[in-house]
Amino acid sequence: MSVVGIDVGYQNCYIAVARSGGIETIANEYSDRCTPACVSLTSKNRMIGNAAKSQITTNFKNTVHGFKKFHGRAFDDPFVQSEKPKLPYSLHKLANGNAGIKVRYLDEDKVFTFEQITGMLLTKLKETGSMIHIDWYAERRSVFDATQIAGLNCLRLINDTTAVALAYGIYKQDLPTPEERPRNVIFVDMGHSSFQVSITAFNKGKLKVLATAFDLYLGGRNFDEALVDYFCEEFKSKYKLNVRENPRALLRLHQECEKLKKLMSANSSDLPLNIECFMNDIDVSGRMNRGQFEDMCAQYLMRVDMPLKAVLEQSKLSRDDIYAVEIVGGATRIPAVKERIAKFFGKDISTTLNADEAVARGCALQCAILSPAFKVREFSITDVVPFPITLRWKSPTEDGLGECEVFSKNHAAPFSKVITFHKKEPFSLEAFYSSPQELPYPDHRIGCFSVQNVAPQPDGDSSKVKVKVRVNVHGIFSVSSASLIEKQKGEGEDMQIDSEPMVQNEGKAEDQEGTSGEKQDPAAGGSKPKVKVKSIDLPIVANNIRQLDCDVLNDFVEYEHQMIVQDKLVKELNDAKNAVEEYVYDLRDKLCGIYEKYITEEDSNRLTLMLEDTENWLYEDGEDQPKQVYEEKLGALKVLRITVNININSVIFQREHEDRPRAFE
Ligand code: ATP
Ligand code: K
Ligand code: MG
Repeated sequence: MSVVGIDVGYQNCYIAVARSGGIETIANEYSDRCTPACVSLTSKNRMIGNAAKSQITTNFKNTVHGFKKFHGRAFDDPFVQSEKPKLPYSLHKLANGNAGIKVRYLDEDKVFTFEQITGMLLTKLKETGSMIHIDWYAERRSVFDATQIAGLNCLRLINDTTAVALAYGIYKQDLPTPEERPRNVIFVDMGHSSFQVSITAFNKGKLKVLATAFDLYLGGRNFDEALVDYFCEEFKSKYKLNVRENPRALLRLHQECEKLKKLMSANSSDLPLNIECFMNDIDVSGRMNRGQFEDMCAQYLMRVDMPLKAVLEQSKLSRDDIYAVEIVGGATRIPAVKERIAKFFGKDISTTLNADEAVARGCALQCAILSPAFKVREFSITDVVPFPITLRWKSPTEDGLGECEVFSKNHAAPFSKVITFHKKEPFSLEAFYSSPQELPYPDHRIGCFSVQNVAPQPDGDSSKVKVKVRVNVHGIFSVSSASLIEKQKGEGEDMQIDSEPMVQNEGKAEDQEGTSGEKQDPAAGGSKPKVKVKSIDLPIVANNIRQLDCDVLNDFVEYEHQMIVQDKLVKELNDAKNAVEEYVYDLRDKLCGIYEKYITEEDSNRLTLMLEDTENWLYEDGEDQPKQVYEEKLGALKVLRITVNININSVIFQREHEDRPRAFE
């Protein structure tokens, strides 16, 4: 079983695998270590990754890319609405109000959720391994659903910068001891779509994230768009072309602008942009240099400082407390971005980590640590809750309405807490993010959890109900269990959060999602007077606003399987067709080559004619046939070759071509 870390980026995905020798980033079937986050649906099958990327400008309506940020978003979400007009593919409002996509697939109009699209991508990525640990900052519940659709055993969803911190820390031999002052390192990741910063404190054997901040809408694509805007204007005045009206041209311009942006990182002189046959058969050209580009992007460059400032403030550290600033992510290669970060911290920035692969490597390391199959140096990771979470409760008739912030900003995670209520009837807990203004989503609700079967004590008094809430290893909040405790005298308060968190549930124990065996309540004192405390488990009905229904999820899993089968059938069909084509080329080569001496001219002509017929057939009637037809065709060719008197098995031939591979089977 392999243990794999996956970095699913907005644009690029990387996979790293833990081997006994260490962590290795692996290449896909195109010998490329980067797999594009791209899925293309066709009338026959799905193409995913590199194969899909090559469809971006041709099959543009059905090729989905740049979708990571749509996870868990409502169709009416302002972000979705602002992106919609720029997309070459169509968005669709799903029954639950979320955004999905509408494409042509297998010659039918078909709507997919983004969990399904990411599920497809993961199906592709997982071809390399079975245990996966994914990094992602987007809506976690939705992403977690995607891992389920792809049938992954997701060990942990982790923040980009936390994965990077692990990749940085685990190999460091000179970290301060636990008693010494920690080493504080800033990690900065600017990818294609978002910008994330964290401050992490390292001691030997552990890391603790102190603070995180982000601009989830700042990344390389903003810089591309600035260039696209500029050239659209220029081509309008210079060539009278309305590029925005032509999706294919616009997509090509995007690709060329991204190339130009990368060139400008290495070169400060004037650079050309040329696209042949761009629109209406017109060749277009333009120029740009780094200085101009930086002026154009001033608004984005200015935004770099804000998250940097925010992490410093949150962590209450000063610039002098910072040991190093490490940058990763493709867009940190833009010189102006780098300069801005260096200037802010008044320090040279370090690039000791692989800018593209660090996240995936960190993920693989985390997996290896979590997996019993690997011996890895112990390294404990304490992440943070990025958005504070509040719980509000009410019951149908009792007054006891109240609320409480259960997880503050930057609270350590994973973490569990036990909250005690005194209730006579079932009640519900509504969870939501406390500061909507910080949230990248307009909907700040998390879900509603109804605690059932609550009844008064025999004497009519309220029952004591203990509710466990937690943020699990994936950073996902839930009300995980509830139990009714037999009444104990002398307690009158309405609600209390046990000050003692379930420390034993931090870290590893937490990865056993939903274990019912761990209901042992620490507040009840473990071995203390057990006789008096009888605890009865209470069912919880969860309505997780941000998570797919079980039935829906099962349907998606089933459909993903069907699509995998379909893709396999198409692949087998293509292989059968290719086999005919290859046989034709191979035999033709041999007829003018090694067989020439052993075949009569007449027979050779007969065969050549047959090969020509077959080739023509492949491009005409034979273009689109069932697999069986190709197999029969190949069989017929082989029979024909045998009936023609090529004396291949003759002694002479064998002697002369002894060490050649067998020509025919
Ligand atoms: P995200 O982290 O936002 O989900 P991602 O992980 O897919 O996105 P990366 O692979 O880290 O993103 O970075 C891709 C971005 O980096 C693209 O915008 C790309 O154009 C940009 N980039 C890559 N190399 C360079 C370069 N040499 N100069 C400027 N930009 C670059
Ligand atoms: K990436
Ligand atoms: Mg990234």
